[in-house]
Amino acid sequence: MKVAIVVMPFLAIDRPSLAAGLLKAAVERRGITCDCKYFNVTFASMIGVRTYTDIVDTSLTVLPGEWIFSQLYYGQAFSDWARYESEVLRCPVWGLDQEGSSDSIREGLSAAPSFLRIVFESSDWNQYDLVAFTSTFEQTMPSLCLARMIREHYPQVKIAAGGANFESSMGLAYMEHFPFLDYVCTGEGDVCFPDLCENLSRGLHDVPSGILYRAGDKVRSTPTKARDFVELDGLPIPEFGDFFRVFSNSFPQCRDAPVLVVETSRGCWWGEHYHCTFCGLNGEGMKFRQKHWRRVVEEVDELRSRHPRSPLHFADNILSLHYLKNLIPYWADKQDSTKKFFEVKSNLTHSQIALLKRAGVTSLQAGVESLADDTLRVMRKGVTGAQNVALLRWAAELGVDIYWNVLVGFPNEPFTDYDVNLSVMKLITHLRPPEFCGHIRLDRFSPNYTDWRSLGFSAIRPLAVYKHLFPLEESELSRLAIYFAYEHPEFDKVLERATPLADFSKQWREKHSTNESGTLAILPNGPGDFVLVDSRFNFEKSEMPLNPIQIELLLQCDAPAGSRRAIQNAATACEAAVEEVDATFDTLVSRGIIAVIGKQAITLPLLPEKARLERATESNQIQPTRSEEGWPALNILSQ
Ligand code: B12
Ligand code: SF4
Repeated sequence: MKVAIVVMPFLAIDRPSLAAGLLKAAVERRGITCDCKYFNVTFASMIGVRTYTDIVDTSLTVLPGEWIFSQLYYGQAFSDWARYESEVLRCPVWGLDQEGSSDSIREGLSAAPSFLRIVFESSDWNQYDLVAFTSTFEQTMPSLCLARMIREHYPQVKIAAGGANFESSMGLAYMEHFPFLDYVCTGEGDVCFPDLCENLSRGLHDVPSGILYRAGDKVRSTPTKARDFVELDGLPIPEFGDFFRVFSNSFPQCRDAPVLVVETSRGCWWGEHYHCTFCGLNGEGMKFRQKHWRRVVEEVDELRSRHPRSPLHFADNILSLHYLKNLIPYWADKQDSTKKFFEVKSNLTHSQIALLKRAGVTSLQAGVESLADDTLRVMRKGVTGAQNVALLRWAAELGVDIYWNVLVGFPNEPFTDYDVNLSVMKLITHLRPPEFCGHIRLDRFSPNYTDWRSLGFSAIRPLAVYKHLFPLEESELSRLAIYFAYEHPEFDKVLERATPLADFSKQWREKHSTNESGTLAILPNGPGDFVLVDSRFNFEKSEMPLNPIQIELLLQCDAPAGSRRAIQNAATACEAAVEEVDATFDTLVSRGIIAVIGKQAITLPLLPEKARLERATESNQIQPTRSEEGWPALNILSQ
């Protein structure tokens, strides 16, 4: 028995596929030989990394990678460049906002036929009993093209597919429309896939539950009692050797080592209780499960011994809070310097970010999504705008890169929040800008998709691009699609009001990319003395020595605080009249040094640790502002 797992374009080439690595290791545990074929790397080396990455980075609302290979699969009967360009790429709502990627898409299109021929001819497919395709993002049409070729030439080779693009009911639709697919896995493949391989190797016809198969012209599945989630500590350590080999052969001159993908958990502990309305990240697997932290340590050590130069990218949707008590302190104590990336909920505290930094975490993707409280409530994010600003500033102070987005377009979001977002964004241009700022996509599995009517959408339909991928009716496209267009009563207004936000964040990104966005920081200026330096690109440059009341107020609002309490505390600490502190507070707000968002005030300049330390030693009789103002740190589940 010999198995091939195929990774087609357009998976990014800076990292191996976690799915392929896990499934290969699981199959090999059963004594079955398994090769992983990273044809995404082959295509990138054919068309050049820049062109390839351009296509990968193009918005998924136009699915250029799928379209290129759909052109090869179906020909130009129902779509061609002119129609795709005018109906999809130039669509004012879901199309491209920059011209650049069009050229790359056309280059990809012209190279795709020879690519397919090369990858088909480069392997002896006859040696495999089963060829399995994994598909996330835009790998489905490329996979279907190659799978069809293999079936035509080697009809005895079984073909399987799985991955996020086949999850749940989508898998059944693909089985029905693509008859050469013998098996489709509609969820986690960690157990059912090696079981299937083992059964095939023994000549057994049983197909484990979780995998669709054919019986005559019917698609069948083996019934299961309830959905079983795999035990994560029982998973093998993923096998990435095939990827690292092909990567170094294809790009010997590349100085940066590829990223190692590590999974410590699945599901989301927040979403189990308050599913953020736009989020389809977890598919049908919201239940939060995590590996024991010692298992994570062992896995990381083993992977690092195999691939020593690689930074670590954790694939989790959300960092487990338990790891802040065991795994992260363990790495921090060891001063583990391998660069690490995590996705986090945005209500981390300053000390938690400092701990992450000491543990080698150099970048975070945070679930910020908005800087305005009411919209955050509509999304069920469980954080406030001020908390989000605090997180962005603390990350900047500690030198942690933080990636975040601003999303708008939720029915029932107050339009005044567009002004709140814009005004706060204009105050924090010394921080990292959002990667994306615009209207939401509507993704399968999100509450916006499953509960679209009750959440205020008046219609949803598959994005227009799907009509350019498959010659099918809309009802069938709805079964295959992941991304949907939507209507709601005020969508026109959304598009109009979102434009200034998108324009400003673009300007901010441009300034940031050329290091011209400026700073807003408090710098020590002798013992007990501090000066405020403001060079934000959209403010007049200034330097201002700070008096003790100003410093105290900035420290009081280091974490989100109620304005009243902060003023009261600062007056007590400085033995000053409340009226005087009140006036100082107003001046700091009017100069864009403290922001008041909803009911919370938050300091904006980067604070030196020295200021916090000096204050900590000076005063311990001040009321803490955080807990009393409902600052949810680790207790968010109780909200
Ligand atoms: C890590 C991650 C990222 C990383 C790395 C992505 C990468 N290049 O690898 C970053 C942060 C860069 C990222 C970015 C984005 N991501 Co992302 N991301 C993930 C995440 C959280 C984990 C992926 C992962 O490694 N999972 C673990 C592996 C083991 O799971 P798996 O691939 O599903 O494989 C299992 C099964 O599917 C099955 N299986 C898989 N293949 C096969 C094959 C066979 C034959 C069989 C039998 C079984 C099988 O078995 C595997 C083991 O159980 C997923 C969500 C999720 N929880 O999976 C989203 C997800 C992949 N991302 C998604 C999206 C949309 C994005 C973004 C557009 C941002 C966004 N959220 O809008 C960008 C686009 C990036 C791009 N174009 O490259 C979507 C993709 C949807 C889709 N169907 O393709 C996902 C699925 C989330 C979702 N449901 O919306 N992402
Ligand atoms: S957006 Fe993040 S926190 Fe919200 S449900 Fe999804 S994974 Fe969980």
